[in-house]
Amino acid sequence: MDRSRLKIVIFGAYNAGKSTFIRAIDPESHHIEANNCEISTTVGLDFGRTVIDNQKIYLFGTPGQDRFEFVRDILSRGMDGAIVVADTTRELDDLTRQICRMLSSSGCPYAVFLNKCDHPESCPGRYGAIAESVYSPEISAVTGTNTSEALREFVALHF
Ligand SMILES: Nc1nc2c(ncn2[C@@H]2O[C@H](COP(=O)(O)OP(=O)(O)OP(=O)(O)O)[C@@H](O)[C@H]2O)c(=O)[nH]1
Ligand SMILES: [Mg+2]
Repeated sequence: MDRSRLKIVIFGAYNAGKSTFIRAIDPESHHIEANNCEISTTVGLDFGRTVIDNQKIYLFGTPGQDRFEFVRDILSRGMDGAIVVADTTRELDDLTRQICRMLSSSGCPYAVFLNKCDHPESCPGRYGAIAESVYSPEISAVTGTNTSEALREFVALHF
């Protein structure tokens, strides 16, 4: 594997904060979104980049809606690692559980980033079942708290 360039794919349920996380890491990131009533949702992909200790990191954000499974499949090809963004204001959902199962059986290095920890209804313990066995930092993508540090630690642990 060429460790000077890493492709990291960001997974997670609809509205978990994947696009916000990529924007926190790279303010110049690109996003393909559609307006769904008042809120915007990713229909294609997010793309952001950063550099950590001379390693170029390419972040590809996937859409969270079930109907975009084919986009998740395409974006997953050739990934070096994956980050599952979990919305700690919500209960653990089937998509997040299924993605963790898929990543675990594929042997791909992955982490579960426990997002929205700034929110009064945040309860990271909801994700114990999928977060226990992997690196699972608490972050807030919207305030930026612990986002860069968590990504750096994930890269240091696996690459
Ligand atoms: N309080 C709080 N809100 C957040 C955080 N991260 C994201 N949000 C909010 O959650 C909503 C969804 O964020 P997105 O980043 O669009 O979520 P997504 O996972 O990319 O959504 P899809 O691409 O549609 O699946 C937005 O209103 C964000 O402002 C966070 O850390 N804390
Ligand atoms: Mg998105």
